[in-house]
Amino acid sequence: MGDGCTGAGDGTGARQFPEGFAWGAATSAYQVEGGWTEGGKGRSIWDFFAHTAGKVAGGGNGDMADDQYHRVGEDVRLMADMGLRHYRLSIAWTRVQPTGTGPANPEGVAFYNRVIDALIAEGIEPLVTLYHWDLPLALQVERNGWLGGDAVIDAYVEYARLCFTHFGDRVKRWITFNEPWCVAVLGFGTGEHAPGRSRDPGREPYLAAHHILLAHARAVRLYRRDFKPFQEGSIGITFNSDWREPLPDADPRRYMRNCEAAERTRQFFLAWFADPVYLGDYPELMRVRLGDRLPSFGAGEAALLRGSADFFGLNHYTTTYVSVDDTNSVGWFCDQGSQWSNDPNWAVTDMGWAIVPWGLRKMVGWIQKRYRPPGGIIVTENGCACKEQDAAVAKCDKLRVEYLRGYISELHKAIAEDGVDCRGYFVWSLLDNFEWAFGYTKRFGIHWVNFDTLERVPKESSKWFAKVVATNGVPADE
Ligand code: PNW
Repeated sequence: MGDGCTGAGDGTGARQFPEGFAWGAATSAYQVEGGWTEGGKGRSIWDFFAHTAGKVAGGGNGDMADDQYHRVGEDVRLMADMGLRHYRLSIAWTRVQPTGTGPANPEGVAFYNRVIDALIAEGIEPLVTLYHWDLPLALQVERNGWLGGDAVIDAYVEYARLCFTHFGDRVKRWITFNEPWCVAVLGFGTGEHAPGRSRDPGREPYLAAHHILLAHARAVRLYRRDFKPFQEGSIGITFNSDWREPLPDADPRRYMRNCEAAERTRQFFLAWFADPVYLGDYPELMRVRLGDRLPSFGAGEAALLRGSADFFGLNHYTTTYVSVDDTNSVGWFCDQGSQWSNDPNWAVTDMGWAIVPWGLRKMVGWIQKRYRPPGGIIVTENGCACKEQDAAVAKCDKLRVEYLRGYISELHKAIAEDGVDCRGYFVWSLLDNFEWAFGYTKRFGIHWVNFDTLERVPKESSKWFAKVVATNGVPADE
């Protein structure tokens, strides 16, 4: 490699992926853009939250982040150098509509036009998320955010319309929402994420989630009716889900109960959102356990939701064991009646998340079986945080290479041996960036970012991943 790092494989592509498989890298607006007051951008709930003392580790915020607002040309270059053909980014609602309603802000539209055009000029297809958590602050204050029902749903659909109108001639794959679980549970249950609410964790997460699902369905209807016929793109949604494995137990009866608990947590984590989108309603076991704390869909809403995704976006990072637990006090964690744990033999990332590559294979298998999603599954995020105190360490990020090799290899087995229809994989993340409540203390990038100078440096993982892209397969082990 010429930089003191060896062992990136010979790139022979021993395990080939299906032709046309989409390899990419992902980011989100608040985590990389910076330029928080530039170009007429309004404030988002994350601007406000991160500026509130005590919410983010080290007092970090996204004011500058990776400064992609001014360095998008450089970042497109990084991707082009890797041979990447796909980039997942998100649009900051507050650039397009500074207060969440009203006409499009021309400077915001011009910025994303520049981004999209720069990508396309390099042959990189943009996969665009409309909502990656940065709700306009005005909608939080004036319409009660995601608890606000139609008032916020209507605003979201109008925002989506502006994005389809301005960018849909070139953007052919849309994601309505990133990880509604995080928005609902971390934003309204634990309060670790904006808007930082935790006062009614047994109800608010379910209500916020409900409104997000309805907003998704309405945006999809709008796209399919008014834009898809001539723009000919597709639209889906991205869910996050870890794999839940029953905790082994020598007592068969206890093991059975752990199996039930594991399935229950899969449903509370993923089917909570994916069942409405694919099947038109919440999972029955959630309805039974939650009673009137879980809102219900009217017949028209259910019909609107059912089949409202052209592909299944999955963000997957880790696996936990599950055992039965009735001691949690209140909220979503208690409602699912389970306890999570790690096998002490599992290596963990800098997030403390266990590295369990086979969990991805089981996860996509479960999705395939339950939903048979038309348009297939796209892994829209997978990756790991590593401790990297300086660029020299980061350049030899062998743990990340091992993580990616493991997960991508298991994904290959899912496709080749289990018949899972998976059509793309996006590594999180293109760059080290603002990791939400962890600020700049966690590095997920395949490129190192010096947060003082904003210099980008390719890590070993970027070179390794470039080989995956070039060969459409996993380089043979060295
Ligand atoms: C995802 N959890 O967030 C997001 O889509 C990214 O913006 C983020 O940077 C990435 O994963 C890494 O964290 C998650 O607590 C945040 O289970 C928290 C959880 C899962 C995903």
